[in-house]
Amino acid sequence: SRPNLALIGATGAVGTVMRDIVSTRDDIWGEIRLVASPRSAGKTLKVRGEDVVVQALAPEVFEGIDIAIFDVPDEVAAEWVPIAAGRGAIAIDKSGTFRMEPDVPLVVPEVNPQDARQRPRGIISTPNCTTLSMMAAMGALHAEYGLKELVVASYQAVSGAGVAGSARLYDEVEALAGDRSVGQTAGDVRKVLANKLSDDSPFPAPIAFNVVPWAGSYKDGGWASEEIKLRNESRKILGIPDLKVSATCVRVPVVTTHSLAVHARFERDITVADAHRVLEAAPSVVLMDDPANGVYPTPLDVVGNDPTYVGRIRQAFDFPNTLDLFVCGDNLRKGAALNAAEIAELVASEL
Ligand code: 2RA
Repeated sequence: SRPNLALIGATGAVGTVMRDIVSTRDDIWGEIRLVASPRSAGKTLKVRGEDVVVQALAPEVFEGIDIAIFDVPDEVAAEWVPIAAGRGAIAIDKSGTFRMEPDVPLVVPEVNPQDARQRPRGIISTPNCTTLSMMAAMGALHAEYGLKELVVASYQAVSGAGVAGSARLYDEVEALAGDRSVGQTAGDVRKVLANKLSDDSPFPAPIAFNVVPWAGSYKDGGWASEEIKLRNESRKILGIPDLKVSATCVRVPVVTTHSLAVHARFERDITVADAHRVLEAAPSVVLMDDPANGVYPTPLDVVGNDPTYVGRIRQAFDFPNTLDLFVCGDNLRKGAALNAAEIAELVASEL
């Protein structure tokens, strides 16, 4: 019989994309159960064209479920993912809670599908959206040329911070629209926003007309949690424990689709033509690299699409075996819901 799927966190930014994804991909599922916090329970939402009533998170919602995909805050995952696994569901978790635990695989199906089979706790983690935005492309290049070092700058979309992140950008743009004097004096935008909007932004500075060099929580040494995740998760997924990684994560006024500028050093000599050949052959990567004709990916051209888009591939002048490139990936699709759905399909195919 067909496996039953539960989506936990079905009403959030990722949950909304998740419902769309399971409704439009090959339908391999028996029941699809929607679960959310008690606040959202009782709502009716569409999945596969049918109305489904959202259930409140409780141990009973895992009854008869084969696979449960979680997109909930870290502390909710810490409590409920083991409950789901304890009740016999395979839990696919999008939170940061279990990703680095040695007995929990961290899976990107194009890169390390075999790791999904080793899941002694019944838990599989899916990476942070910033890591995921580049993993399909970097995994393909690593497989042939051996990755040694990554230096990354991210340009992260506001929907990475959930529905509240997108709402804040729209509100700020609306509050500033039409005033052609703003953005010309230090602090002027902050003043306009303080008069017009609440001060509970998910971002530590204005995000409209700005870039904010901070994403996530504070970590020792002045690192942001997103930068640490990018390092640790890349190492684990690629299976290179000593990969050198340094990142600076920046929030930009883009609704959805994270971009990354990547400086990647390989073990072997690699040319732009080599990279084109590898990336053209990679099934979930789209090469958009013809800068002489203005062809390179931007978030507005990528949002809503599944693949990882790569362009601006250059051979670094002053660094051996090194490429510089620009990657865009929809942070809600491959960055979150799609990768989880692909893991679920992989696991379901082997049940
Ligand atoms: C962000 N990567 O973009 C995070 C979401 N987990 O805020």
